[in-house]
Amino acid sequence: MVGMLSSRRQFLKWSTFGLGAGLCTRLPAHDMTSMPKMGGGELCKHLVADKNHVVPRLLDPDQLTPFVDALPRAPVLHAGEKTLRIAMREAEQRLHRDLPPTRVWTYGGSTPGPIIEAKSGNAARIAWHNDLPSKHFLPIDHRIHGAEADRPEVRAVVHLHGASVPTASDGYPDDWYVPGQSRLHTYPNKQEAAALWYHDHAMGINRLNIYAGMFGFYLLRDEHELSLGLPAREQEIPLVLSDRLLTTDAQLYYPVSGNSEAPWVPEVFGNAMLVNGALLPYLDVQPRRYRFRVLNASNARFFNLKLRDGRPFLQIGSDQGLLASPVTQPNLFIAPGERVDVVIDFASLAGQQIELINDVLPIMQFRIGSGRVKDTSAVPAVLRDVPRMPESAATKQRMLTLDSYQDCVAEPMLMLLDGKRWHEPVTERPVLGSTEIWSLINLTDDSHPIHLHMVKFQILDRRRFDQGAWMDTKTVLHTGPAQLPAAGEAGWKDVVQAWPGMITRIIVRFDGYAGRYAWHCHLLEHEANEMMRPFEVVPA
Ligand SMILES: [Cu+2]
Repeated sequence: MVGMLSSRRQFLKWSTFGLGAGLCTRLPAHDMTSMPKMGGGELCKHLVADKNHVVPRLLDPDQLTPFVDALPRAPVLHAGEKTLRIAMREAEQRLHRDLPPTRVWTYGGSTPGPIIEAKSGNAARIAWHNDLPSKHFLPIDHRIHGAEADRPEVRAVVHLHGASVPTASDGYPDDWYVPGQSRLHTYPNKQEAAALWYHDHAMGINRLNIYAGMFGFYLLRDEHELSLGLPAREQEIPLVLSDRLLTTDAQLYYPVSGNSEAPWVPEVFGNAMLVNGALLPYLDVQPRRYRFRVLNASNARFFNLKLRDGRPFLQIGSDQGLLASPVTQPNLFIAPGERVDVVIDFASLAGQQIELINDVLPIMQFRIGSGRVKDTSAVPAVLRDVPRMPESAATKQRMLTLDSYQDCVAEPMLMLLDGKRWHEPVTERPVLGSTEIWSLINLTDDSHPIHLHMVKFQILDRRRFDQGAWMDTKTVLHTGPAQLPAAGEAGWKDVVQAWPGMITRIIVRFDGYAGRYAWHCHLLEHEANEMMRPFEVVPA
């Protein structure tokens, strides 16, 4: 059962991409005149599969017995006075009882990597050591910027997503290093409690490194959050979601175009949904409240989580920490890169089992113990103060397009932010401490989760607009009312879902540090080719 889980695209592009098409004439994606020049070739060059290209036999997870493995919990490392040393290395990990071990790339020997616990106000130092093999085991596309054939095959750099950090520790995509080398990153942690996460960000190949397993949680705590009495310790469970394609012998398959010279594909969807690196695990819980820290670490899949019996979640937080107050949510629609913090109360379900599902398919099972348990946890009606940022605070507005360029059979082949590639001069130069409104003008058919490094922001609104009017005269003609963010995304964010056909506006205060950072689509195949741009915070 594959391909029905994304509400963005209802089919798997990878299965047919590039097969059987020949050379043909150009067709516009959305705006021929604004198409960028391709280095040394014309834009429309549809990929044709190599004659001997073979897709390996893939595992059907439906054939596996579900809920036979306990949900894994990554080891916890406390960041504090001592420098943590974490090695990136290859490992083997069993994803399901009845499967052989899978080759993965990890931080510290497991995927997800260790949960790093840090405290607001206490700086953390982590030495990230690249101990990976010298050859990559997933298909590098040497036509992708930054992954040219003269670059080392295996490169890595760690980005701490959602962290306010000086640029030297941010994990800028060009700051990669090779096996045998280390980097010491300092994380000031001068920000409120939030579920941050770390992952690879090496230019041109991070979609492969992350697919191989290189990601993990970084839970930042603060006194205020600890004072609320939310479910904690054994009742606080990280759930890291990622989808993968597995071969029949349980090895990772990263889909390719079929053309070995240009294997990039526009998106990747797996049919094996992993939770904390396990396929269809179960979790024994007591009949009481639990707090789940959910992260979508997939390359491209949006998750639409529900409980099988229709019972709602109580959402208490999003990317950058707690909401103002809890929100009852029948489902959780989570883009790659986003985090959702929820409480489920199992008190009335003693002795029962309940599945967590994605649309209709199972992800994992909760097994609720029988008997009664005293639950002293609480979910206060007021979680924290989240003052809305007034538009009047902004001193600059930027209109930034999200662009997709298609080849002659309407397959995406290039995505850009504001029509520009990564290496072009920096055009977004906000002043440190200033507030700006960024209007993300989505000219594509996709929803793009847009992430800004180093800062947090609020979503102002989303609004339909006339794409033709924009393309003709660069004027905004609204064709619908402004839609305010839903309650679950009205807190502090660092990823925003920019929906197709709409202008999505965010308001950002560029607090933190001067220096160069990245903003990009968190669909990792888009980011690689080349939906990522630098921005530079300049001193006031
Ligand atoms: Cu995108």
